[in-house]
Amino acid sequence: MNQIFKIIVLLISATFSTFSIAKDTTPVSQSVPTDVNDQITDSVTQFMRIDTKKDGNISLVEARAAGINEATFRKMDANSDNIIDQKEYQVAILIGK
Ligand SMILES: [Ca+2]
Ligand SMILES: [Ca+2]
Repeated sequence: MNQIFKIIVLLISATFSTFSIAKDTTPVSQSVPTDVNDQITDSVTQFMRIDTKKDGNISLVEARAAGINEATFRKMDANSDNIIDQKEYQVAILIGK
């Protein structure tokens, strides 16, 4: 019983350390979620800057004006509707880099 508990604790701590290493190179602390929040805030700011028409999504024209090429635009446009919505943009920023 005690042995099983030890194994579970080991597994959990191993999972957690792997997660933090994969997520970021910063030391394991409360700074990880803060970094993610910062990235989301940055991505919202960037999104609003790129969305010059302020219609809530990024068209290919707007993307090009912001220096995003068509290949990158297509990659970011996860559902291929020829616009990048805020969610797609955030996913691209958080995962795609
Ligand atoms: Ca727009
Ligand atoms: Ca889309």
